[in-house]
Amino acid sequence: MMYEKKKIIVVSNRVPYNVIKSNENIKYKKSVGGLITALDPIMSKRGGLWIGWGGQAGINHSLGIKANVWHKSKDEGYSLKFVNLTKNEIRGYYHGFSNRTLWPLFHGFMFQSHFNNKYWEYYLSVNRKFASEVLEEISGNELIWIQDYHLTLLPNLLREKNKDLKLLFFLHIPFPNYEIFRVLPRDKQILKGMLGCNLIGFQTKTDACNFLTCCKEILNLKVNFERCEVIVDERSVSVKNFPISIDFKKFNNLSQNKDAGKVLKSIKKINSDIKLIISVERLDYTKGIKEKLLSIERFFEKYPEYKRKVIFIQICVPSRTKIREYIDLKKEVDELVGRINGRFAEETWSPVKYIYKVIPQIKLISFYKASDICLVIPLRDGMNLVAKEYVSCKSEGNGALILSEFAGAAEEMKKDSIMVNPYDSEEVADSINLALKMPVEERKKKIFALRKIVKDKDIFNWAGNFLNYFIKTFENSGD
Ligand code: GDG
Repeated sequence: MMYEKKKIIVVSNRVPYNVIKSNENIKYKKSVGGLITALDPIMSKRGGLWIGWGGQAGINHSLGIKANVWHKSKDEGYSLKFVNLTKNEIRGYYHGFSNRTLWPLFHGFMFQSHFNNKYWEYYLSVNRKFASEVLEEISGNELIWIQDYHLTLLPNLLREKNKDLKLLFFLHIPFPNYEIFRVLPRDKQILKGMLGCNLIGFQTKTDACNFLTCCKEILNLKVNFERCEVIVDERSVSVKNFPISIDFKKFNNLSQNKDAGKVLKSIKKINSDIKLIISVERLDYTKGIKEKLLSIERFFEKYPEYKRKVIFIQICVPSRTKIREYIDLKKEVDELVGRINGRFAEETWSPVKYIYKVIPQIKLISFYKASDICLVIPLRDGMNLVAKEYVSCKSEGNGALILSEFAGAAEEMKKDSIMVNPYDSEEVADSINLALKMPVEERKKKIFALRKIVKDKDIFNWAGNFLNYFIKTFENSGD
């Protein structure tokens, strides 16, 4: 493939490793999240440089990483460059504008979006800081692939310095419609920032279309919806959906490893007929964890015959734990789990098993493999990779996916999933009952169809499509 030849520089808020200092030693610990699950296999395979923050304030000073560029071992394919952020920058740019302004607004939680000019100033200055870190690494022929909502200003900041750069952007979260987006003070700056790119990728057609509409209505730019392009300063910017995916083969293979059977064996020891429902996500209000617990409560209320026969397992990864909304959510989820277990539990059975920590990937796969149903019902989600991981771990076809109509994944996976509105606890409770009663042959047919979608459109296919589309449009534009 053509893209194989180009050097890639990925730029994202965080590099995929947390840097931890213990007893003067520096340790690198892989972090968890959708962006990393998707991009790490690509970068590991084809090499390049990944630039981002290391997850702690003052990293290159306090941890003594002077060179700033750390090369991983030879068999792992890419290098990391750390961007140093101060505590105030983290507060304003990361906790503030990125996660208290843009994150809620882009997910449609308009009234939860806090605009504060101090947040904006930090967001701008940190995007400038990233720009100078990137410019130091450029020799001329690289593809610079910027990721996500933390860095929307970066493309244009780079373009202003060098008009010949090849800049790509991918937004991992939804892009809101015009009526929601225009509520944001600095909406114009965000659009202009992103338009510094040659190609902007979104998860779904709707996201791409929302962006094009905003360019037309807010910036008054010439937009061609059919050709998926915007004209800015006589430059053409391509805008297209590229639904992100996972390394299907890796999940499929790991699920056949003997360690992946352990969860099932230990649970079946206690009760051989037990049915398991699994949910996995960062503890985030967009994931609809509270609403889901209410649906689980409704399920046991409406279908008491499943008491002692079904366990709901909720795995939550701690996320953004310093932000008020996330601290409050944690408390509410803890209380709800307590209430439901208190209400329905019996001596040898509790309806909800709640795990609030990062578990090793092989254990996660073991949970996927053991579960009869995967409940992926966010209130809003860019894509949702858990849905794709679950079906990839189901080589025997013994599972069912209940999916929210508001997850980006619905665009590709709705036909063979059980689709629900996550706000409707009655519908979710009935869908669980339906999935549990579904005849084996029908379950298999659906899971195999879903596996085919993820297998045919895996993460390598995604990267190839994205980069080749860029090269094609770039060459056609005569630049
Ligand atoms: C953003 C967008 C979009 C979770 N718990 C554990 C664990 N995980 C892994 C899962 C999965 C990833 O975290 C979560 O990915 P999602 O896609 O579900 O969600 P976000 O983190 O919100 O990602 C999202 C994504 O970017 C990619 O574009 O799909 O819409 O919000 O890979 O497996 N991994 C391990 N232990 C855990 O306990 N090892």
